[in-house]
Amino acid sequence: MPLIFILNGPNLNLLGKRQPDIYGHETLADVELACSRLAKTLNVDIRFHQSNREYELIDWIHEARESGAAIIINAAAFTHTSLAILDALKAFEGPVMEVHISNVHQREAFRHHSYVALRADGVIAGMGTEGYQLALRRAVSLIDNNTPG
Ligand code: CA2
Repeated sequence: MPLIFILNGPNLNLLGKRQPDIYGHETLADVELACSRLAKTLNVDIRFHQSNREYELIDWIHEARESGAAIIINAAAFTHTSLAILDALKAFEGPVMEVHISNVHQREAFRHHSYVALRADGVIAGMGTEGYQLALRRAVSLIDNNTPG
């Protein structure tokens, strides 16, 4: 079965515990459970990770080069700052989906630029935590159609 990496960046471990007005009430564990359930119906495996450390996200992207068919990434604040994450994603050959829970384009100007978007095959923002499931469906259809990234 194809393996899809779902990677989450800094502070997303606080999901559902702070700022529900922006990020909703679901925790990251809830998101993982919903993605695992959907993955079963789509016949894919997932690895779901979160880290507050840039290098750990980069190491998981490198791991995906060996065993991953697609990457879904919410790099959180690193989205707007990390050339290193962009470089790692550029070394990955499969589909990359960028997810943001909030509508970053409706927020501060510094959230409007994304390094991840320079490599992503698709971007989902402002769909709440449901965005992860939408991204998972899209990643699977890109894998199935073998659409170039
Ligand atoms: O909307 C998103 O998913 C973001 O990637 C979330 C990042 C933010 O820096 C991006 O601009 C947009 C922040 C993640 C922090 O998550 C928290 C969740 C609950 C409470 C506090 C932080």
